[in-house]
Amino acid sequence: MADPVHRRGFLKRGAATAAVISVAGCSDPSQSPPVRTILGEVENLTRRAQRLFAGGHALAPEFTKADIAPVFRANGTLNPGTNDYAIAAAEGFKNWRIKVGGLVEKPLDLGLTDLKAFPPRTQITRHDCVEGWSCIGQWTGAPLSLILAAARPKSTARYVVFHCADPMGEDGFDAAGNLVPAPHYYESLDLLEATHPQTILAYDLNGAPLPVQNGAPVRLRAERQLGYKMPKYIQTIELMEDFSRIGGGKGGYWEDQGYTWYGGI
Ligand SMILES: Nc1nc2c(c(=O)[nH]1)N[C@H]1C(S)=C(S)[C@@H](COP(=O)(O)O)O[C@H]1N2
Ligand SMILES: [Mo]
Repeated sequence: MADPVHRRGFLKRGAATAAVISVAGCSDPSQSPPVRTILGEVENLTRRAQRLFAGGHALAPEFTKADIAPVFRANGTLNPGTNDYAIAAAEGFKNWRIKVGGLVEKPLDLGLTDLKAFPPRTQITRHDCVEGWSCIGQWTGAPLSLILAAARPKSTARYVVFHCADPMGEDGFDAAGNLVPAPHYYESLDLLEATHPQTILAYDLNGAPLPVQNGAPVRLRAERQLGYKMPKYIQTIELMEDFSRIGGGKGGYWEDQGYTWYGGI
């Protein structure tokens, strides 16, 4: 286990929490803050409450084989639809690589065989989508904590950002005529959530390789989080101090459209 990672995470979060409390404690109700600020405070409160009362690494409920849905519902991108992805799928993903880099001592370049060499974890869990549906499935994958331990995050690393193979929408042009490529799906977790025991890079669903619609060949499972926090079609994992320069700066594709960064359930 990456103990130094946990400790550092706790220290940093302790400082961040103290800052939030003092800001909230000093706020003057007669100076009504903008709605965004209020929403931000509610989000912080949810995160603090979950971590205080449920514990930093409390487990999400796990279910039995009898609870597994016959077909796991799919949502969002059902196939990345790029040439590269079509080729990778036709090859059975034998050349798929996941690069781990950014603020790490030891960058990694993992094939599926490398990923499967980590002691796997299997969990039967319920997926909750913010759109109002749930589905129970069995996921097998490599614990992200072990991968991070192998990559050895630097002391400045606070977030784990996942970059995916699926473009969201079409390429376009800006007013000056410059090509603006469609953004790719991306997401981020802090180190506490990233090193949670049920946070895995999943390659099997219900005992078989992930179907394309559920994120083949590798997708994240972070079982205390809403569906949009679990990126499919993962290509790159980047350790960062902050994610403000990625995408729209809010830490994820859906966060950039207004969802909260903390998607705890
Ligand atoms: N790369 C990528 N990951 C993604 C999405 C997506 O569109 N692209 N959709 C998210 C949402 S909103 C949900 S609910 C889940 C859906 O996972 P599923 O298709 O296996 O049900 O994936 C999440 N991860
Ligand atoms: Mo979702």
